[in-house]
Amino acid sequence: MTNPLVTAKHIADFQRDGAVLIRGALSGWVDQMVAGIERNLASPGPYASENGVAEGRFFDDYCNWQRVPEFEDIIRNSPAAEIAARLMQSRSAQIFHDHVLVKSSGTPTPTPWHQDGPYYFVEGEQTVSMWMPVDPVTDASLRMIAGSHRWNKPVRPVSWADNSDFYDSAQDWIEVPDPDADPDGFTVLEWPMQPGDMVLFDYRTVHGARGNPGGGQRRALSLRWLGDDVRYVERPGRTSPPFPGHNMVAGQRLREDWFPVIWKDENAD
Ligand SMILES: O=C(O)CCC(=O)C(=O)O
Repeated sequence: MTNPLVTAKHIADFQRDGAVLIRGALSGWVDQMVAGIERNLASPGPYASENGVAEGRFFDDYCNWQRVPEFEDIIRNSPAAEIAARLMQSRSAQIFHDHVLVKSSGTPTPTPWHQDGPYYFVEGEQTVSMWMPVDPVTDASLRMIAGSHRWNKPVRPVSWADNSDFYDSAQDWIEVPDPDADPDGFTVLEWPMQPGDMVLFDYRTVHGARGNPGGGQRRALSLRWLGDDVRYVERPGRTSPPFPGHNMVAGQRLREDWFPVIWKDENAD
């Protein structure tokens, strides 16, 4: 049985491009998302950041789902985990973390082009980030470079606050691309979206977003999922998120008491 929300075309597009849009996938859960984001904004966690914006506000925060009941409900009880597993073609979906990203109206600051993977202590072929705006978005939607999940080296990770190198040690990175300066060199995928829609992308897919110059705030919840083949890897410094005291070693699956498996294919042998 497949989940009717995830079609063979979604899977093929995701494999080819590293990103796909599924319309209306969580349309019954928008009020929960809004309530969770507002609770998170009113009570930021230890990792909340304002990202050095000169005008307006670009707030982000992560790893709050265990203390934000609306997020826990979405993670455990909505179709999100099954959608993630089906799209990754994985027999299970394990939650990595939640992430809230809010740009107030009049925030010109773009989200820098980046891959999530190099900031994380995980690697694998079966990963997916699920980006879900709770406000209608056009220009301030997520933008993804098609096919970048297959690039042969990772893109240099930088600090969002000041663009400095995220890790101290040298590594053979691809420099952060600028698709707007070279429109013939890259295919950028971006879609106008309504609350309930989701964009799903591989942790290796390069993505970013424009600022939000006007017309209301742009609030988004993102859920990060891990599939069967994902393992813990060492990075040359503190990762983002850091998960201090995790005690995992290279090659392990992530510990399930911190990163529970939310959905499993009961028909898989
Ligand atoms: O919402 C944004 O501006 C960026 C989102 C993002 O980078 C992510 O979800 O990984």
